Amino acid sequence: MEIVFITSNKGKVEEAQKYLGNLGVRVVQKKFEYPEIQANELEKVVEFALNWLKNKIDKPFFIDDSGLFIEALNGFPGVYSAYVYKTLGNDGILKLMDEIEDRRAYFKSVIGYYDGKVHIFTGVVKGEIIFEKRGTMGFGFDPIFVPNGFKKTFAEMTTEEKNRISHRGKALRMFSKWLKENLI
Ligand code: ITT
Repeated sequence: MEIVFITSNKGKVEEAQKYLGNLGVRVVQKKFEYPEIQANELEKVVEFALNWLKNKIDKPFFIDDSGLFIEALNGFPGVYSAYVYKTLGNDGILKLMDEIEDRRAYFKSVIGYYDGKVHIFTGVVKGEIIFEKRGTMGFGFDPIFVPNGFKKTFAEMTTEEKNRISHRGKALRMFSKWLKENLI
Protein backbone atom coordinates (compact mmCIF):
# COMPACT_ATOMS: atom_id res chain seq x y z
CA MET A 1 0.00 0.00 0.00
CA GLU A 2 1.14 3.52 -0.81
CA ILE A 3 0.31 6.55 1.32
CA VAL A 4 1.10 10.12 0.39
CA PHE A 5 2.79 12.24 3.08
CA ILE A 6 2.34 15.95 2.41
CA THR A 7 5.36 17.69 3.87
CA SER A 8 8.36 19.75 2.91
CA ASN A 9 10.46 18.03 5.58
CA LYS A 10 12.62 15.09 4.44
CA GLY A 11 13.49 14.17 8.03
CA LYS A 12 9.84 13.53 8.84
CA VAL A 13 9.50 11.35 5.73
CA GLU A 14 12.50 9.24 6.69
CA GLU A 15 11.08 8.60 10.16
CA ALA A 16 7.61 7.75 8.80
CA GLN A 17 9.06 5.45 6.13
CA LYS A 18 11.22 3.60 8.71
CA TYR A 19 8.19 3.05 10.90
CA LEU A 20 5.42 2.32 8.40
CA GLY A 21 7.76 0.35 6.15
CA ASN A 22 7.47 -2.44 8.74
CA LEU A 23 3.81 -2.77 7.75
CA GLY A 24 4.69 -2.88 4.07
CA VAL A 25 3.47 0.68 3.55
CA ARG A 26 5.39 2.85 1.10
CA VAL A 27 5.45 6.50 2.13
CA VAL A 28 5.53 8.88 -0.82
CA GLN A 29 6.50 12.47 -0.11
CA LYS A 30 4.50 15.19 -1.82
CA LYS A 31 5.38 18.84 -1.40
CA PHE A 32 2.19 20.87 -1.43
CA GLU A 33 1.92 24.12 0.53
CA TYR A 34 -1.07 24.34 2.84
CA PRO A 35 -2.19 27.01 5.29
CA GLU A 36 -1.13 26.54 8.91
CA ILE A 37 -3.59 28.61 10.93
CA GLN A 38 -2.35 30.35 14.05
CA ALA A 39 -4.42 28.30 16.51
CA ASN A 40 -2.98 27.55 19.92
CA GLU A 41 -3.27 23.77 19.48
CA LEU A 42 -1.52 21.64 16.89
CA GLU A 43 -4.64 19.45 16.56
CA LYS A 44 -6.65 22.47 15.33
CA VAL A 45 -3.91 23.37 12.83
CA VAL A 46 -3.96 19.81 11.48
CA GLU A 47 -7.75 19.53 11.23
CA PHE A 48 -8.00 22.82 9.37
CA ALA A 49 -5.23 21.79 6.98
CA LEU A 50 -6.80 18.38 6.24
CA ASN A 51 -10.13 19.99 5.42
CA TRP A 52 -8.38 22.50 3.18
CA LEU A 53 -6.40 19.78 1.40
CA LYS A 54 -9.10 17.13 1.04
CA ASN A 55 -10.43 18.23 -2.34
CA LYS A 56 -7.02 19.05 -3.74
CA ILE A 57 -5.15 15.80 -3.11
CA ASP A 58 -5.93 12.19 -4.02
CA LYS A 59 -6.79 10.11 -0.96
CA PRO A 60 -5.43 8.70 1.24
CA PHE A 61 -2.83 11.12 2.55
CA PHE A 62 -1.43 12.39 5.83
CA ILE A 63 0.33 15.40 7.29
CA ASP A 64 2.35 15.93 10.47
CA ASP A 65 2.47 19.15 12.43
CA SER A 66 4.94 19.26 15.27
CA GLY A 67 6.34 21.65 17.80
CA LEU A 68 8.83 22.12 20.60
CA PHE A 69 7.30 23.48 23.81
CA ILE A 70 9.72 24.97 26.37
CA GLU A 71 8.28 25.18 29.89
CA ALA A 72 10.27 28.22 31.08
CA LEU A 73 9.18 30.12 27.96
CA ASN A 74 5.50 29.30 28.58
CA GLY A 75 5.40 26.78 25.76
CA PHE A 76 7.25 28.89 23.19
CA PRO A 77 7.96 28.23 20.29
CA GLY A 78 5.07 25.68 20.25
CA VAL A 79 2.82 26.22 17.24
CA TYR A 80 5.36 28.76 15.92
CA SER A 81 8.21 26.22 15.88
CA ALA A 82 8.74 26.18 12.11
CA TYR A 83 9.00 29.97 11.94
CA VAL A 84 11.25 30.18 14.98
CA TYR A 85 13.50 27.43 13.66
CA LYS A 86 13.89 29.34 10.39
CA THR A 87 14.52 32.70 12.03
CA LEU A 88 16.36 31.96 15.31
CA GLY A 89 17.50 28.37 14.80
CA ASN A 90 19.04 26.27 17.55
CA ASP A 91 21.63 28.95 18.40
CA GLY A 92 18.85 31.48 18.93
CA ILE A 93 16.96 29.13 21.27
CA LEU A 94 20.15 28.46 23.25
CA LYS A 95 20.71 32.20 23.57
CA LEU A 96 17.12 32.72 24.78
CA MET A 97 17.71 30.00 27.37
CA ASP A 98 21.07 31.42 28.47
CA GLU A 99 20.25 32.37 32.06
CA ILE A 100 17.40 29.92 32.48
CA GLU A 101 17.86 27.03 34.88
CA ASP A 102 14.59 25.23 34.22
CA ARG A 103 15.44 23.35 31.00
CA ARG A 104 12.27 21.24 30.74
CA ALA A 105 10.67 20.98 27.33
CA TYR A 106 8.58 18.60 25.27
CA PHE A 107 8.04 17.78 21.65
CA LYS A 108 4.59 17.08 20.32
CA SER A 109 3.65 15.59 16.98
CA VAL A 110 0.14 15.47 15.53
CA ILE A 111 -0.41 13.24 12.52
CA GLY A 112 -3.59 13.81 10.53
CA TYR A 113 -4.69 11.12 8.09
CA TYR A 114 -7.44 11.69 5.57
CA ASP A 115 -9.28 8.88 3.78
CA GLY A 116 -12.66 10.56 3.44
CA LYS A 117 -12.66 11.17 7.17
CA VAL A 118 -10.22 12.92 9.48
CA HIS A 119 -8.14 10.71 11.81
CA ILE A 120 -5.77 12.26 14.36
CA PHE A 121 -2.83 10.54 16.11
CA THR A 122 -0.64 12.35 18.61
CA GLY A 123 2.59 11.72 20.50
CA VAL A 124 4.56 13.62 23.15
CA VAL A 125 8.06 13.17 24.53
CA LYS A 126 9.39 15.05 27.54
CA GLY A 127 13.00 16.06 27.96
CA GLU A 128 15.44 18.92 28.40
CA ILE A 129 17.10 21.62 26.35
CA ILE A 130 20.85 21.23 26.80
CA PHE A 131 23.41 24.07 26.78
CA GLU A 132 25.28 23.26 23.56
CA LYS A 133 24.32 21.53 20.33
CA ARG A 134 25.32 17.87 20.03
CA GLY A 135 25.00 15.41 17.15
CA THR A 136 24.51 15.56 13.42
CA MET A 137 21.65 13.14 12.74
CA GLY A 138 17.95 13.95 12.66
CA PHE A 139 16.80 17.48 11.89
CA GLY A 140 15.40 20.68 13.36
CA PHE A 141 15.78 21.04 17.12
CA ASP A 142 17.23 17.51 17.54
CA PRO A 143 20.78 18.69 18.48
CA ILE A 144 19.55 20.61 21.56
CA PHE A 145 17.00 18.12 22.96
CA VAL A 146 17.75 15.19 25.30
CA PRO A 147 14.72 13.00 26.10
CA ASN A 148 14.15 12.08 29.76
CA GLY A 149 15.99 8.92 30.80
CA PHE A 150 18.63 9.24 28.07
CA LYS A 151 22.01 10.91 27.74
CA LYS A 152 22.07 11.36 23.98
CA THR A 153 20.35 14.13 22.05
CA PHE A 154 17.95 13.08 19.31
CA ALA A 155 20.66 14.18 16.86
CA GLU A 156 22.98 11.52 18.34
CA MET A 157 20.45 8.74 17.74
CA THR A 158 19.71 6.69 14.65
CA THR A 159 16.24 7.02 13.14
CA GLU A 160 15.24 3.68 14.75
CA GLU A 161 16.44 4.79 18.20
CA LYS A 162 14.67 8.14 17.91
CA ASN A 163 11.46 6.51 16.61
CA ARG A 164 11.37 4.17 19.63
CA ILE A 165 10.95 7.09 22.05
CA SER A 166 10.09 10.23 20.13
CA HIS A 167 6.86 12.20 19.82
CA ARG A 168 6.62 11.24 16.14
CA GLY A 169 7.45 7.60 16.89
CA LYS A 170 4.54 7.52 19.37
CA ALA A 171 2.14 9.15 16.90
CA LEU A 172 3.34 6.73 14.20
CA ARG A 173 2.74 3.81 16.55
CA MET A 174 -0.90 4.86 17.01
CA PHE A 175 -1.23 5.46 13.28
CA SER A 176 0.21 2.07 12.32
CA LYS A 177 -1.98 0.31 14.92
CA TRP A 178 -5.01 1.98 13.35
CA LEU A 179 -3.87 1.07 9.83
CA LYS A 180 -3.40 -2.56 10.88
CA GLU A 181 -6.86 -2.75 12.43
CA ASN A 182 -8.63 -0.94 9.63
CA LEU A 183 -6.82 -1.36 6.36
CA ILE A 184 -3.95 -3.75 6.10
P1 ITT B 1 5.98 20.53 7.08
O1 ITT B 1 6.16 20.85 5.62
O2 ITT B 1 5.61 19.10 7.34
O3 ITT B 1 5.04 21.50 7.78
P2 ITT B 1 8.04 21.70 8.78
O4 ITT B 1 9.50 21.40 8.92
O5 ITT B 1 7.63 23.11 8.43
O6 ITT B 1 7.45 20.67 7.71
P3 ITT B 1 6.32 21.87 11.16
O7 ITT B 1 5.44 22.87 10.48
O8 ITT B 1 5.68 20.71 11.84
O9 ITT B 1 7.36 21.23 10.12
O10 ITT B 1 7.27 22.67 12.12
C1 ITT B 1 7.88 22.13 13.19
C2 ITT B 1 9.25 22.70 13.44
O11 ITT B 1 9.78 21.91 14.47
C3 ITT B 1 10.21 22.57 12.25
O12 ITT B 1 11.15 23.61 12.24
C4 ITT B 1 10.90 21.24 12.48
O13 ITT B 1 12.22 21.24 12.00
C5 ITT B 1 10.86 21.13 14.01
N1 ITT B 1 10.64 19.72 14.36
C6 ITT B 1 9.53 18.98 14.11
N2 ITT B 1 9.72 17.71 14.49
C7 ITT B 1 10.98 17.65 14.97
C8 ITT B 1 11.76 16.62 15.47
O14 ITT B 1 11.32 15.37 15.51
N3 ITT B 1 12.99 16.90 15.87
C9 ITT B 1 13.47 18.16 15.81
N4 ITT B 1 12.81 19.20 15.33
C10 ITT B 1 11.56 18.95 14.90
